[in-house]
Amino acid sequence: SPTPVNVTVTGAAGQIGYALLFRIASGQLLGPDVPVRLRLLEIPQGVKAAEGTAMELDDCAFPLLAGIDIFDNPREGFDGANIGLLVGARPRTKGMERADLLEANGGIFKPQGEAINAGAADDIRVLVVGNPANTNALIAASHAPDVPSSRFSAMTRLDHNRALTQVAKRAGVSVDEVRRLTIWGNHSATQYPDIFHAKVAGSPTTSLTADEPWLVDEFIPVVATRGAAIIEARGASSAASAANAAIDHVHDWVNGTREGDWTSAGIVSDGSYGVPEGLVSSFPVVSHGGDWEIVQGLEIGEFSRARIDASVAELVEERDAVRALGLV
Ligand code: NAX
Repeated sequence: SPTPVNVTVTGAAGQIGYALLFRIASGQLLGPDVPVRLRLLEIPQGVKAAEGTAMELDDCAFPLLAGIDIFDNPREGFDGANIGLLVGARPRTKGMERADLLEANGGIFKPQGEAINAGAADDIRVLVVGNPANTNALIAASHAPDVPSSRFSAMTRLDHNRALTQVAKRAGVSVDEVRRLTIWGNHSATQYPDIFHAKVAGSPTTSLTADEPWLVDEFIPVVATRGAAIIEARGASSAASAANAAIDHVHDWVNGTREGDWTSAGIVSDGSYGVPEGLVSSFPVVSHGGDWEIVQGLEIGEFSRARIDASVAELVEERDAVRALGLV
C-alpha cells in the first residue's frame, strides 16, 4: 500500500482543529486512496485536549489513518511533514494594538517557519489559516529560506466559498453553477470579492455587476464581514466552514482545480496585477500538478482597482510593521 502522507496540524486542540482532523483522516483532504499520518502540534496546555481528540480519531477506525502523534515542539511537529496546516495562532484580545498582535504571532510563525525549513519533507506545502493569515504566512516563509516561497499559502478559500453562495442565492442558481469568482488582497475586512469575471450558469454576471447598490452595500460587505456575523449569531467564530475551506484549498492545490474555473488563495506575489512582489496576497489561482498559478490577463476596471489597491495597502502596512519588528 502507498506510503502515508504526513500532515501536520497546528492548533489541533482548537475548534477548527476539531472540525478539520476527522475530515483529513477520512480521506477528504488528499483523496480516498491516500493514507495519512497525523502530526498534531499544540502548546503544552493544549496537549491533553489533543490527546482526547486523538482518542476519538482512533475510535473512528478510519481505514486511511496510519497513525497520530502529538507534539508541543515545532521541530518535532514538522519533522517529515508533507502538508502543514497552520491553524493555531494568537487571537487579538481586548486592548491589543495591531503591532502587539503581529509580534505575538511572529513568536509563533517564525519558529514554525524555521522548523519547516529544518525538517519538513522536500514536497512540503503549507497553508496558514491562523490570523492574520497573510502576514503570518509571510513570516513563516521568510524563515524557511530553503523552501520555495511558492509552497506557502494563506487561506482565503472561506471568503471565496462565502462569495460563491451569496452570488448563487442572488442569481437563483446552485453554487455549482457559479465560477471564476476572485477574492483579492488580505483575509480581512478590506478583502475584495470580485465578480466582474465570474460566470453564472455559463453567462457573464452583467445583471449583478450593473446593480451597484447590491454590489456595494450588500454583496461586498456581507462577504467581507461574514466572520463577524457568524460570531454574533453562533457566539463563536467560524469553525466547520473554515475547516471545510482548508480541505478545499489543499485538495485543489494537490489534486488540481477544475477545468474552466479558478479559485482564490493567498500566495506570494510575483508582481502580477500591480501587487508588490513578495507580499502574500489573495489572487485568482489555478493549480495543475501541485503548484498554484495566478490567472493572468484579467481586465481590472476602476471599481475593482480601487478596492484591490486598498486591501493591498493594508498588506503593505502589515509587512512594514513586521519588518520593523525584525520578523521578516
Ligand atoms: P481556537 O482558539 O479554538 O484554537 C486555537 C488553538 O491553537 C488552541 O488549541 C491553541 O492552544 C493552539 N495554539 C496556540 N498557539 C499555538 C502554537 N504556537 N502552536 C500550536 N498550537 C497553538 O481557534 P480556532 O477557532 O480554531 O481558530 C484558529 C485560527 O484560525 C484563529 O487565528 C482564527 O482567527 C483563524 N481563522 C482563520 C480563517 C481564515 O479564513 N483564514 C477563518 C476562521 C478563523 O477565524
